[in-house]
Amino acid sequence: MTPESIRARLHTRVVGKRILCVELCASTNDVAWQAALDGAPDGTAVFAEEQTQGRGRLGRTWTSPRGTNLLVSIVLRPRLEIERVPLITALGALAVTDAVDLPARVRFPNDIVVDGRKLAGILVESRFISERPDLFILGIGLNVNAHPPDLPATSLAQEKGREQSRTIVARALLEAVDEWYARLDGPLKPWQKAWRERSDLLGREVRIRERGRSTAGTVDDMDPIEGIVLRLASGHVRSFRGEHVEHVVLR
Ligand code: BT5
Repeated sequence: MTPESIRARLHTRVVGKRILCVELCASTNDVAWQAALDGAPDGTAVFAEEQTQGRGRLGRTWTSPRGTNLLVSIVLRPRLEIERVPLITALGALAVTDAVDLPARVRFPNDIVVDGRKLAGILVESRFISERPDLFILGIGLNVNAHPPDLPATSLAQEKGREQSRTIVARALLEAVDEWYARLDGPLKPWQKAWRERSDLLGREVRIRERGRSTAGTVDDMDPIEGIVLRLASGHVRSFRGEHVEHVVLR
């Protein structure tokens, strides 16, 4: 993959106006942070063929066989109300579901699954200046042609039965990120609607692990800002925001 091949026929306003492709790095999020601190413009996208320290949330790792998938981090510099910060993760997740042309669903907080198998993961990192968010790195790992064989995961190639062009998927992904990015300060209705429609969890019995504690219940609602709204056995309703949730498992 090259910046030129991705940019050819790319239709975006902001995202991917500048693209970097590296062979090898520790994490594309690190490369994007460095680029951002060096002044990279809003929407700069960094792709890598291979990561030596790809990261997930909460100290977990992201693994991806070299040269087979999309590992990308996007520099975002929105003017964003602090309450809307969770929308950045939602943006990445919704964009993946738009880009892949499969019945992909969002497993809160940051997994994209097909029939329960993980296709992609989102990792957002941010910088705040005096309580205002001013810089985000949106990292996306998307299994295009391979997935780690030791995990219950899937890839686009596996779902579609043949190898996929990473360049075409990369372009679709940048275009989808660009579209949701443009809606960031608009009405919440379209976010809420898409979030509910594409949720893998709505109405299901789950167990949520948060800060070492486990809570069971039925998922009453999914909200891109409030998180997961759980009805407990006691009848009480409690919501859990994404940032503290270790994982959600089906019961
Ligand atoms: C995530 O974390 O799912 C966020 C992953 C974000 C990765 C991208 S790649 C580009 C950018 N640069 C980075 O360094 N990171 C981002 P989490 O929800 O914590 O899930 C991590 C877990 O997913 C691991 O513990 C594994 O169980 C599983 N996993 C690892 N690699 C996978 C893969 N390729 N496909 C499916 N599952 C995987």
